[in-house]
Amino acid sequence: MQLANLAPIPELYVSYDSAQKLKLEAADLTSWDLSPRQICDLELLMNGGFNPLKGFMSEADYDGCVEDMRLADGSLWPMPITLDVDEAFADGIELGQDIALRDQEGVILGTMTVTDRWVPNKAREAEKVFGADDATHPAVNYLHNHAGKVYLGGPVTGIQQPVHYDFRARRDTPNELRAYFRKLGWRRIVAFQTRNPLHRAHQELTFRAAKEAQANLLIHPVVGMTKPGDIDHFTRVRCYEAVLDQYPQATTTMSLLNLAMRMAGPREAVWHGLIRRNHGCTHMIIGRDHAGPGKNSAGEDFYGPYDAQELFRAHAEEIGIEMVDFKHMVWVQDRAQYEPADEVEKDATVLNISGTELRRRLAEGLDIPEWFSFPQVVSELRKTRPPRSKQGFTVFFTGFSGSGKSTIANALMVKLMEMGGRPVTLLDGDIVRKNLSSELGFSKEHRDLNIRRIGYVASEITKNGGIAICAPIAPYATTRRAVREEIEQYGAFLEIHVATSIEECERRDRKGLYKLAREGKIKEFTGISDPYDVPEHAELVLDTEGVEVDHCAHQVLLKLEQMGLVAA
Ligand code: PPS
Repeated sequence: MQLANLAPIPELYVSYDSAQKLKLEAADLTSWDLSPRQICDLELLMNGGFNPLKGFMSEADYDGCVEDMRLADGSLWPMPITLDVDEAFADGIELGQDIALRDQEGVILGTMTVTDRWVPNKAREAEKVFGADDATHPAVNYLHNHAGKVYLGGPVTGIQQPVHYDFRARRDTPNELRAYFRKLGWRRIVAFQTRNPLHRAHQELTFRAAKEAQANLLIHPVVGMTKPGDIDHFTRVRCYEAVLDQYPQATTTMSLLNLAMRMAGPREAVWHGLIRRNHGCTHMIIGRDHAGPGKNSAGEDFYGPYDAQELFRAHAEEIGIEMVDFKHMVWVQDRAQYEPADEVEKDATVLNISGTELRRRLAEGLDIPEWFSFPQVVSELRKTRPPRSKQGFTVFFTGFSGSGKSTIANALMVKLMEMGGRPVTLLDGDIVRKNLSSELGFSKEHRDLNIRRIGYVASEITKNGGIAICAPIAPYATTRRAVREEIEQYGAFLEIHVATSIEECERRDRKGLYKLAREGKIKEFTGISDPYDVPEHAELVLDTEGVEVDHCAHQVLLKLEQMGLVAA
């Protein structure tokens, strides 16, 4: 029978006195401002959650990890933990140099002695670690579009933990959890990893798993970074607290894990196992499609449904964690109880609500029955996922100067205000250039900055339940895509191409700018002397030639109705 060895594991922190001294000395070091993901990684490096790693990976460790999930010394480690930086920063670093690692407010968390610097082959990393070089995979997208070009590696010295102001009492380092288990005499502990709210089926299956393994249960949700579009962790933790009351007292506890997930399916499962071992667990529940990223660009699953279980099982001994199968539980109506799907008699009436169906019911404000979830959980979810007709969203018009964007945007704003219910903000090209971007010109760099500022403001409005209407030219597809990604975390994004031709815009020449552009008096003029990427995936294309403004605005309203964003 496997019992936990709950002796403390090594951390990378120095003593309090040394940390105070180091902090002062580090003021003179070159500083790297960590990204949110790097902060999560650093926290788990420093507190032993990523034991045996002693810092961000060296090139040899990285190569072994990417190729066959092994560090240079042969130990199992399936996930690259690398410090990606931009070229300019990397160029200024000498090997052997110490750098300060700071959070986004500039607080120093640790130092790193840079022993390695290399330019990784990202396509290879994507293929080997995530299974495909396909940017629909969130970690591959991160790798190519957010991570820096150069990796730095070297041992880390921990000065202090990142500060968390939320749910402090629920956050534990591996050693804190180990001490807690020791104190309670828990020697067999099943971990349940999750990034979703728990419903009744989860409560049943986790409790059943713990009983079968004759173990206690650790609900160990990820609150660092999960899959884009997931329910935020504040809501989830309130939901988990409600579910925790449903377990028999003293059998179960919950702790929050500040992990940045990669959604790497099988490799991620092995990684999660190692992390749980470090946190003192002996067992872990691994389900169908564990840490799955969704569909790839061809509409297929990245991994087979049981790949994660197979890879985990093959390495269970080395991980030091026994795998517990995740039983798919269904509600058997005739007996009014949950039972494992594979044990239910053929003719029994079985009820189930899929994740997609749950989202639909929340989006449309429909009933969610008590057999499916606990009332407190549903009420929390309804607060953060109000029906679509009450959520914030962004309408983003794009098109040439003089195409009619502002006029249609204004008409749409007035129509939405007439309907009422949500605040409406118009971020028209001219208004923004006057108030937010007055120092910017029309170079590519400045246009990108302008659009990103608009995107940021629109994302805040959307997040807080308002309607943002944007109407810049926004000529570059990559920038529009980045804005879409930012906003879609919080609500719907409708790209509307006001597709008036350049000839018609020039013929209208309402501001006389086309004439000046033709004469070369205005440089880099979109459509004349600067490019415009025609949108390929716009939610709506408006043809304005010979069509009333009112009609164009009405088409947008119809689209919004069709998407459930305004009541019909
Ligand atoms: S961008 O590319 O999205 O940042 O442009 P935007 O902020 O929408 O600003 C476009 C308005 O600025 C005027 N203008 C120019 N447009 C394009 N190219 C050049 N070089 C330029 N110089 C000035 C023009 O009047 C645009 O107004 P709209 O409202 O689009 O007609």
